[in-house]
Amino acid sequence: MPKLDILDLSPADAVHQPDLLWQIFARGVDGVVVRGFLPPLVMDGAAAALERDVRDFPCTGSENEDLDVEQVHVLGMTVTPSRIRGKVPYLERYLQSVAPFETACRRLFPEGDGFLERIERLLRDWSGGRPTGVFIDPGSGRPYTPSTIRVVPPGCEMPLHSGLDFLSLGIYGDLNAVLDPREQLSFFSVIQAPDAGGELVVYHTDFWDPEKPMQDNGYLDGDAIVNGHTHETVHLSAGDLFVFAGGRWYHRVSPVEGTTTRRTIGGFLGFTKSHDRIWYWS
Ligand SMILES: O=C(O)CCC(=O)C(=O)O
Repeated sequence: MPKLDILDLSPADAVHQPDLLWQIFARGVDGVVVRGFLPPLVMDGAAAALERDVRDFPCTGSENEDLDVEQVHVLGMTVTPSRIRGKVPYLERYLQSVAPFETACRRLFPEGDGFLERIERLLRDWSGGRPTGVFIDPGSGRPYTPSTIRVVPPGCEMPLHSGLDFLSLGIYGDLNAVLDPREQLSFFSVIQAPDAGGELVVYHTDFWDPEKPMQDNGYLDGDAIVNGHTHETVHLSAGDLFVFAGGRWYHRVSPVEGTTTRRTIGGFLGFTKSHDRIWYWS
């Protein structure tokens, strides 16, 4: 039985939700799917361009520096941890990757507005009039990356996590200084859906639940959640956008089946401590 309250909107209806980000933040709803946020044909073009031009992107492997080894990887540099890069990416390298990522990303959408322009507009439409933009590094005045592209090849999966798990990482220091730590939203669009599997599975288990299963070493018992807790699957096709309370709801991407790689593009979003401004990053 679904337990999460997830709106399902057309792009035409989506623009009539002036304070939707706050509604998700404040637990009025858990998330929203916008069906056909970008036309599937536009995403097909982006997927083909990605196959061809993947070397144009700064890239973070998750397991191995050699991207010819099949593994989950991220195009663009992300603030989230990676097994090979360790827990804390170098901020300077991260900031330097932003402009090359944006240039390569805009090339995926050669006609009209692509994902970066559209998501910026939609987040502003949903901001309740709050200033909304990409987080700026307070030390240098340079922007964080507005999004990254997540690539999950056949046979691979994204393990269980929640966005708030990452707040303890060193690179989150500047974000933590300004953001309300109680919630963080996740947003992403599907560029290429897999043949089967590769679904976003959201567990009915909250980061803030004092009863969530823990191991003796003090870390979360993710296996206990995956094997024992109720969950629901969010079905998404190429072009759909999903925005949800991914800061607190534990979620994962199930193993990709078949021969088609799963590709998504997105990031994270938070409200300042006084809730008067919205920042996003990836
Ligand atoms: O891009 C995706 O498909 C996964 C997104 C995700 O796991 C997250 O935003 O935390």
